[in-house]
Amino acid sequence: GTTRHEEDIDALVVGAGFGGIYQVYSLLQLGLSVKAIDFASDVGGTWYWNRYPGAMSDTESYVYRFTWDKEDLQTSPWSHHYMRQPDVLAYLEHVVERHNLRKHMEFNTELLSAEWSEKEKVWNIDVSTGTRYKARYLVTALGLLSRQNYPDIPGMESFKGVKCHTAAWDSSIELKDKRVGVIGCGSTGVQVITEIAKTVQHLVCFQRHPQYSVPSGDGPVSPEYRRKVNAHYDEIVRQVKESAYGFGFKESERSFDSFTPKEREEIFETLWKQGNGFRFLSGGFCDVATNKAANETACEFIRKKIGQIVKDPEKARKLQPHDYYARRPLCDGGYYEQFNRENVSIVDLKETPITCITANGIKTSDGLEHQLDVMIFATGFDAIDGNYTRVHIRGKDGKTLKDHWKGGPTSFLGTNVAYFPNLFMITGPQGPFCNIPAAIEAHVEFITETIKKAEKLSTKANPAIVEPTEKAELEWNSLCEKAVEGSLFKETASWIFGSNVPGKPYALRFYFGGLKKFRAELRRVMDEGYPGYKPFVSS
Ligand code: NA7
Repeated sequence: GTTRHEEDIDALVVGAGFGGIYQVYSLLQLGLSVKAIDFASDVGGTWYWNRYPGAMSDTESYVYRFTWDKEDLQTSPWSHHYMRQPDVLAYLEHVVERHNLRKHMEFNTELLSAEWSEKEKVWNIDVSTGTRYKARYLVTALGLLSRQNYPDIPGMESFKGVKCHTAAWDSSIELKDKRVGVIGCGSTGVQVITEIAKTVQHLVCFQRHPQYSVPSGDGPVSPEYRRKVNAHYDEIVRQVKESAYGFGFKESERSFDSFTPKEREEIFETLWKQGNGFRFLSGGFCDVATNKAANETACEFIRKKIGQIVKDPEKARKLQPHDYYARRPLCDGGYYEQFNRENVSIVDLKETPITCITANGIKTSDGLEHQLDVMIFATGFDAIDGNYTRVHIRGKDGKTLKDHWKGGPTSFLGTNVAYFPNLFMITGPQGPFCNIPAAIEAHVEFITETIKKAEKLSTKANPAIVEPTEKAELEWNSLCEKAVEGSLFKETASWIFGSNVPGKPYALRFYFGGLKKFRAELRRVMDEGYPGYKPFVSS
């Protein structure tokens, strides 16, 4: 440090995706001096990095956007029920231009460390360009999924072909007529496989756990459809905020047991035809994620569909999952259909695990060497806290976030952390499990109102400090535990609980009480004068 150029600002926002963009906009409205930094060379966050073929949103377009700019909501174009990565990126760039936010953003700028100074009551934030920001408020908009997860397979470095993680996709990679291997079949793997199957010479899908996926129901949007959405946007936005998942459809309040077997079958069939993973999970019955019989019926239904779609019984068998339908629900634009192509094969890694990567491809335990030109890692992320613990963030008493989260990440309201004054996380650990832009809006609006209140109470000599109590953090953790009680999600290994990364503590990384209740909690805290926080100013 001593050579660093220092810059005083009110607030530093880390990240320029959905969260960072709205946060910069909102803090500027308060009249604060704000800067956002991003490691990427432009805006977009998740949508900047994930440029792999087939990358798209699986929330429907009309609710995969900001709702605070009403005019833009009416006029911003979307041509299909789901937006592809270039469309989402173009939308975010458009919002940044429209509101003149770019001049408050620094790209190619990595956060190196952030340390709270108890003496100065500021965050000292060092970034890769050599600047030290001194900011009273530090807002992290790091997203949920940014730190890539690579499997630890012997021989990784010996592969002579091209290898790439989907979240670091290099657009110059040629796939046409190539022999391609895809490792992983989560949301990402399913999208990549569906997209590239038709163009590659040969595609080998390396699958450890098959997943349940339903049709997305994608297709072009007619002008009438768009007009109807526009005419009802206020209601739509209200409904999203009052739903559990925020996906723009009404979740069922009826239990599985209240229907006859014939009715259940018809409901699943209707949901299958309508499309969307979250709708399939929650649009027909309120208890597919909690009632084992309901869950098994959903599983059986999807297995039957896979069996009907996939002609080769051996491939179908490998693609049919047998665990709970309780990971993040997936949907696709014809995933299972791709396995009817002769050039697409599937390797079940539970039957024949990967033994090593060689110069020419991937070797499995049956002695086969799968010859590949390109190896695609659709192996997911060190999700949520993984984005935070890779940087040095130090709060009070020398505590780092890494120390604080040793046993698993905790927070108050998914936003604040005890010992980390004036640190605000957008979609931090134990925030709501729902449509992400909707979760982001809830968080940003809470953070903005809280900072506004802190600003009112601040004087130069005695600046306001926003810090939750340890007790509040523990109570929020208990509330999160209560909200997930009885859920089969808890019993199913996935990134949602950290079980996808070896050595990562199994922990509750989401609030499963739904967006509506989450928003109500935030509202209550604001209305009741911030119970769970220390007084903003010391007397
Ligand atoms: P996911 O959902 O974490 O999926 C990662 C996939 O990679 C999954 O199929 C994993 O199998 C597989 N994987 C991970 N490590 C290995 C190793 N070592 N060997 C073989 N296979 C492996 O990540 P996505 O990027 O697809 O999706 C993340 C989120 O992005 C998604 O939920 C949406 O919210 C958007 P496993 O199931 O662990 O056996």
